[in-house]
Amino acid sequence: MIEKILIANRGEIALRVLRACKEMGIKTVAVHSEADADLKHVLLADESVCIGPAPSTDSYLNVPAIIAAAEVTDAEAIHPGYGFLSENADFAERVEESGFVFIGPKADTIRMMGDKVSAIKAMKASGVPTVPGSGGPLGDNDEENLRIAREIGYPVIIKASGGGGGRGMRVVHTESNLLKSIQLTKSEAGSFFGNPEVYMEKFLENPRHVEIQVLADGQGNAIHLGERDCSMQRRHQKVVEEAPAPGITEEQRQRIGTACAQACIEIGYRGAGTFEFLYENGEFYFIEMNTRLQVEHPVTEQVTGVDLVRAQIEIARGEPLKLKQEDIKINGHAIECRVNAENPSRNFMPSPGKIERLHLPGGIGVRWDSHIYTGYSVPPTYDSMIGKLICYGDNRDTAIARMNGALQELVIKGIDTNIHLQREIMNDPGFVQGGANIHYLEERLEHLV
Ligand code: MV4
Repeated sequence: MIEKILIANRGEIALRVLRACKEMGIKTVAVHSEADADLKHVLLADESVCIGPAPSTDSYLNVPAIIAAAEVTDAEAIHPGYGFLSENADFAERVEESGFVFIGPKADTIRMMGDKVSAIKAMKASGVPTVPGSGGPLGDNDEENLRIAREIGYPVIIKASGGGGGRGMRVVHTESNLLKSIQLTKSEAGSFFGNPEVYMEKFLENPRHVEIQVLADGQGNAIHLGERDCSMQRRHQKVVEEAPAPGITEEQRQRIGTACAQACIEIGYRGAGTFEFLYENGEFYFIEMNTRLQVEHPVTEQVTGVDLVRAQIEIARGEPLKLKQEDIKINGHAIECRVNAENPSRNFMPSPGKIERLHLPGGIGVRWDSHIYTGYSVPPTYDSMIGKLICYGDNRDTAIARMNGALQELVIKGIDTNIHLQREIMNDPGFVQGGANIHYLEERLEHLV
């Protein structure tokens, strides 16, 4: 049994986890930095512990302080949220060694997925389609590396095995640049990630980012909950996400989703997870797996009716999955707009400060996941995302129409936000049509702001 959960995170996701705990009758412990004593979830939690000064390295990444907080409050489990320690295998290991339940996969699974070469190898072996590539780390043999690239065909991309999320990559368009690009990426990878290993893939020029949500109980049961399209991004930061992905057929969904669920069973996956794919010309290509709950999980919740945080906690309690694949039906359409404290007209400069006035949207199909309130001061120390507006409808057009209305109702005064940009996106012909690729927003931004 789990009767008390420590929430090792902040902001909207800490509040999201707290809400699930309350609904399930589970007590909560909030841990927070000195800058975060007045976070909404801290005020609502049964207990709270200050774990250190504002900088994340001293607080939300401070493993001994978090474990000590779990010990003094007698929490039984730790929910890591996203970011911070959520995909840190050593943290998951320390949590379990200290006798607490880590709400997430086993440490070894996190470690395997953190190493992109081993993740791709495991997925390929389980029948998940991958990008044509080296299939393993590149060695020091120049002739061999030239041969691999020639076989794949240019352009190719060199990626750090310890990278991910857009860090440690280099595109190579011609053979004359290959060897020095490999050397450069290796040496950067060595200093950034402490692991010089790199691998090579075919560079897909105009893909979409489509990801599959899974749940697995680590007891031989796994299901998929369909896909999300996260192609609307700037500098590897997602801006708008939606479910389902425009144009994906039910047959495609079941085919790729079944492959992901099967892979979960084969590797003994436990918890919620996301398979990231590039999608181009009707084909899926696996690139990475995220072993955590994601920011954009609400769009999947809206179209499936499944509470993903509740499911994570049930799995952590050791319960077998109660949902079967045939229970999962994709109904309607959901869109999420990330609301950031930033100024899109000033190169997206962060805009911390006090929220002087707040009017929240409402009505049918409108969900607001956020910790902000009137009088709350957005600290300069952390990520600039201050809320997520999620709109649902029977179909995509209705979801967009509701998002448009909700964005017009949403008023946040005292700081700059990207609300106006989100309204422009909701009225952009390329977005409205659906199926834009990962470069679309950055290209449009050159004209929009
Ligand atoms: C790629 C790619 C094209 N071809 N791999 C960037 C983030 C990391 N998760 C993987 N990334 C990419 N890998 C191949 N073989 C293009 C990207 C990419 C990207 C991917 C998803 C979402 C946004 C992106 C923006 C730029 C590049």
